[in-house]
Amino acid sequence: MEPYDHDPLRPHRHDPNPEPPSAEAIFRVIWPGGERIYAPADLLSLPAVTIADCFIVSTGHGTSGPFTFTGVPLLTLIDHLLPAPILWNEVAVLSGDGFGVRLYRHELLALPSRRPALLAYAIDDRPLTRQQGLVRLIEPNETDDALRQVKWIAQIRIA
Ligand SMILES: Nc1nc2c(c(=O)[nH]1)N[C@H]1C(S)=C(S)[C@@H](COP(=O)(O)O)O[C@H]1N2
Ligand SMILES: [Mo]
Repeated sequence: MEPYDHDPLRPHRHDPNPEPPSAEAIFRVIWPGGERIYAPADLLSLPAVTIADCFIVSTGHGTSGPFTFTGVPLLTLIDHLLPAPILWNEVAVLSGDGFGVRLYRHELLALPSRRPALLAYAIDDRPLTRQQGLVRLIEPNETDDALRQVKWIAQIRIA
């Protein structure tokens, strides 16, 4: 990940950045005792869900959508990677442009089962372009500021 001059998990401006930080959509998943690099195509081997009526809601530039996103639930990826005895409490999803969000396990478990937080690789039945955020975190239930809709995931840190 490129270095940047602030903590991506601290509150940041709500101006959406339109420019990907790099061309490649690979990301690194780090958990207690292991790590693995993912390319978007690696997600295709995990169970996918498709969620309609998703909106990107921004205080600054209005709302876009509805979109239908397809991807792998974040909890599915974590369950797949972490052997059952490993306990975890939170996950930070960080982009390559210094944006990011921290989500607690209990928050993810409390989301509606048919609208989970998603590592999205397709939008409206087409592959998500890098410009559109590949691979993008989609939290389909968020209705303010789009701070959980992290484009260009570069790292997922499970703690
Ligand atoms: N990596 C990254 N993701 C981001 C942002 C950003 O600056 N960088 N901005 C957020 C904000 S504030 C908004 S409003 C939306 C904008 O999404 P859009 O570019 O798809 O409209 O992306 C969110 N995700
Ligand atoms: Mo925003």
